[in-house]
Amino acid sequence: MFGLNLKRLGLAAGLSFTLVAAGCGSDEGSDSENTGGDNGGEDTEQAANPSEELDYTITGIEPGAGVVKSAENATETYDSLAGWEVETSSSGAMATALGEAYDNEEPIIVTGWTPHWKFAKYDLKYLEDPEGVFGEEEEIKTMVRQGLEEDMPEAYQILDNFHWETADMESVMLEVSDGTPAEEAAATWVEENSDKVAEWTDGVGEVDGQEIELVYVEWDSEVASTNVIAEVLRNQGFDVTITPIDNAVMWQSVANGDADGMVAAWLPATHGDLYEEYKDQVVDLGANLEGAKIGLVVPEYMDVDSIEDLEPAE
Ligand code: PBE
Repeated sequence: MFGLNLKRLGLAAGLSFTLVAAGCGSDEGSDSENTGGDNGGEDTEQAANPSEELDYTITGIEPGAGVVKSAENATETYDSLAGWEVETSSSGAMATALGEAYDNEEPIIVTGWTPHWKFAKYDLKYLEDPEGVFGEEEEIKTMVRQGLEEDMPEAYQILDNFHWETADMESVMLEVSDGTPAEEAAATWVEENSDKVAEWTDGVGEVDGQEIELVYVEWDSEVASTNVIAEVLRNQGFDVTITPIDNAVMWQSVANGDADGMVAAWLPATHGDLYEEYKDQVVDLGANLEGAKIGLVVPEYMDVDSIEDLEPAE
């Protein structure tokens, strides 16, 4: 039923783009000349290139995120993105903007990533990135502080064993996006996946209230993974604190030992600069998830497939 409605909306939206391109856009007036010439006013079949309607703006997330830095690099690499801005805010604000645009079938370009619940809720696509600015397939890795293995062998072992699949992470993310508190969604997943969790805790002894602090950034994917591993550690007897912070601070605090660890290192590309900076001061416990990806994401109904299909601001 949803799909049918969208198709109908699609026709209406296509029409309204055309009207805007034909001169109804009253916003400031100044750039309405730029796209009128050769791409669209009189073309009734195709929506106008959405770049102008987007005000040459990519909807970003937290300023410290790797995908935001990559998007900024893209605006310098691609002629088609010359003069574009990456607007930063938060992952939550991005998701709200995406949901609102989607419901109104309006154009939007977000800094996106997989795993993410947005692909389950909406029909979306990654824009092709022929220059490879956003990298290829990524892993999410676990990094802990030096000395953790000696100080807390049980926690070290569990963090080292932690490994799950995209579908696992997405199921927790979906629950949270539907309004379940993250801690509760994580506890449910842990309960329902005792076989997987048993592999992470296999042969590991219980502890009695030992304190451990994990750091993370409030990206939906990391909210899911950090809450799940926190629940597993709690069940093992740990007194777990999880602290949301900025990306660079997350890396720094594991490197200087202020935090015990994190499960949120996106490599090789997304956090490549931070890894280079801190790799000698952190202990790399390897991937906890494979097949991750970042890029520019748009709704399927948008008539662009590649970053090169966009239009420079001037
Ligand atoms: N993300 C989610 C992060 C890593 C995890 C893709 C938003 C980033 O861009 O740094």
